[in-house]
Amino acid sequence: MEAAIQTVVTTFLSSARGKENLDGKAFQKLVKKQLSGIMEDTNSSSAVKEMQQGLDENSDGKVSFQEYLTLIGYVANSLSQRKSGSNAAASS
Ligand SMILES: [Ca+2]
Repeated sequence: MEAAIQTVVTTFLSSARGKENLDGKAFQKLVKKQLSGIMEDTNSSSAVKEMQQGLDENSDGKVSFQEYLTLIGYVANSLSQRKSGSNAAASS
């Protein structure tokens, strides 16, 4: 559990390369490299771009740590639904 949280944090920090946000390119790379086994459409640049726009709450074109956590939460949620075979929380 702690190792997983460490990974979530260090993955963001190393992808952001010292900046506070991930730009579009860094986000594409992160999703394609780190989430291709758990998410669909990670090889589609336009799908990843759409995902980024959906996460971008303050519409600055970049992904903040908080916005990145929204993605992690979303991925974790869909994984738990797949594992439990439940789709109760699928709609929103
Ligand atoms: Ca943003």
